[in-house]
Amino acid sequence: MRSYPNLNLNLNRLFLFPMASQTQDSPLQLSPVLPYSVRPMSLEVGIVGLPNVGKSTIFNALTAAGALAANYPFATIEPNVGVVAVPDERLKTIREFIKSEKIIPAALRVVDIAGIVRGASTGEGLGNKFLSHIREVDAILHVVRCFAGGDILHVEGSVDPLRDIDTIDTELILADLETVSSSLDKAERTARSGDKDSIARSEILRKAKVHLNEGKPVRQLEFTPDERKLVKSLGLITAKKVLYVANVAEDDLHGESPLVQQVRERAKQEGGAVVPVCGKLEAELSELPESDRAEMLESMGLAEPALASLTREAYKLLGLQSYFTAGPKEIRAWDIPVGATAPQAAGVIHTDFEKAFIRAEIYTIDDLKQYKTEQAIRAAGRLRAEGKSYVMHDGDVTHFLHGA
Ligand SMILES: Nc1nc2c(ncn2[C@@H]2O[C@H](COP(=O)(O)OP(=O)(O)OP(=O)(O)O)[C@@H](O)[C@H]2O)c(=O)[nH]1
Ligand SMILES: [Mg+2]
Repeated sequence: MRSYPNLNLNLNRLFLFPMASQTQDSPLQLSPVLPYSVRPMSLEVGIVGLPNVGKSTIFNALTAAGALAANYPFATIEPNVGVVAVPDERLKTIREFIKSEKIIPAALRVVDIAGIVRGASTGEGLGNKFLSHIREVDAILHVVRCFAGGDILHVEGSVDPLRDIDTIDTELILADLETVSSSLDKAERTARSGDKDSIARSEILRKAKVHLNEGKPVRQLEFTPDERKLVKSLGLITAKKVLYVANVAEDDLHGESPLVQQVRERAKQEGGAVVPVCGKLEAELSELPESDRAEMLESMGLAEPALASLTREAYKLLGLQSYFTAGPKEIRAWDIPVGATAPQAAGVIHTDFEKAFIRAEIYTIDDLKQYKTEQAIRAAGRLRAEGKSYVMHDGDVTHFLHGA
C-alpha cells in the first residue's frame, strides 16, 4: 500500500503555526520533559551567553516573536520559546512540479534564557535556575558579543569574546559538576546493591566528574552509543554541541573583524563553527514584510537571513539531513541523522512505518526537474525501489510502502 504521510493531528498542531511563540508577556511554562508529540519532530536549540550580548535580539530575529529586548542586563527573565520553519528552497522546487495543498517545512524550536554571569553557579545574577530550560535541547547556540557599540552596556566592562566564552564555559561546567555530583551520590548508593544499571551509571558519572573537575566540557569525552544515551538522559549542558553565534557590528556582517576571527579559531579547536549574525539588523529585517526582505538583504550584501545559515550550520553540527515526502495533500521535509536507513527514515513519520516497512520508492529533485512528473520519472526507470538496508541521501523524495 502506498502511503502519503497521514498526519496525526497532535503532531501537526506544531506545524500549522510555524511562527507561533511565547513571549515575555505570556511566558510559556516549560515542563522539564516536553510533550512527546513535539520532541521527536523538531530540533531544539537553547541560546546561552552573558547578559546583554544580544540573545533576545537574535531570538527575535529568528522567531519574529517580539520578545523583550532592552539595553539592560537580565531583560529576559522567563525563558522565551519560539518555533520557526527551517528555510529550505528545495520544498519550493518540489512544489513547482507537484501540485499540493501545502508545504510543511521542518521546524526548529529556539529557547532564549536569561544571561549567565561570572559566579552564576554560586547564585550571582539570576544564578543558574534557568539552565533547567535548556537541559533538553539538542544543541547550544552560544551568543558572543563581537560588536563594540559604546552605549550598550557590557557586564564585564569591555568587549572580549574569548574571555566571555571562558566565563560561560566555566559556569556551565560548574553547573554540570553539581548535577553529576548529586547523580553520582544516588547512583553509588543503588550500585551497592549490585544493580547493573546503577553500576554503569556510576562509572560514567565518575568519568564525567573527573573531566569536569579539570575544567573541561563533557562533549570532549568519548562514549559508546549506550553510554551516550545515558549521558543524554542526564541533561548535561556541556555534553551538547555548541554553535557560536558572533553578534557582529553593522559594518562587519560577514564577521571578518579580529574579534570574530578569535571566535572562529576557538570554534575550530573545538570542532565547532561560528555563524556571524548582526542581531540588530536581523531584528529589523524580520519586522519587514516578506516582500521587502530580499531587497534589504541585497542592500546589506547578504545572500540570506541569519535563520538560513544558522539552521544549516546546526544541521551540519548535529549530523542531520532532510528527506521529503510529496503528494497532493502536502510536501513535507523530515529530519533524519546522516546514515539513517530507509526504515529508520519511515519511523520518523510513524514508528509503525518502521516496523512494517516493505520498501521505499525514491527519486531525486534533479529527476523531478528533468522529467517533471512522478509518472515520467517512473516511466524513465528513475524511480528507485529501495529495501531495508538503503541508506538515505540528503534530499531524497520518498514514498514508503509499508504494511502498517
Ligand atoms: N549595536 C548593536 N546593538 C545590539 C545588537 N544586538 C543587540 N543589541 C542591543 O543590545 C542590548 C541587549 O540586547 P538583548 O537582546 O536584550 O540582550 P540579551 O543577551 O538577551 O540580554 P539578557 O536577556 O539581559 O541576558 C539591546 O539594547 C539591543 O538593542 C547588535 O547587533 N548591535
Ligand atoms: Mg534576553
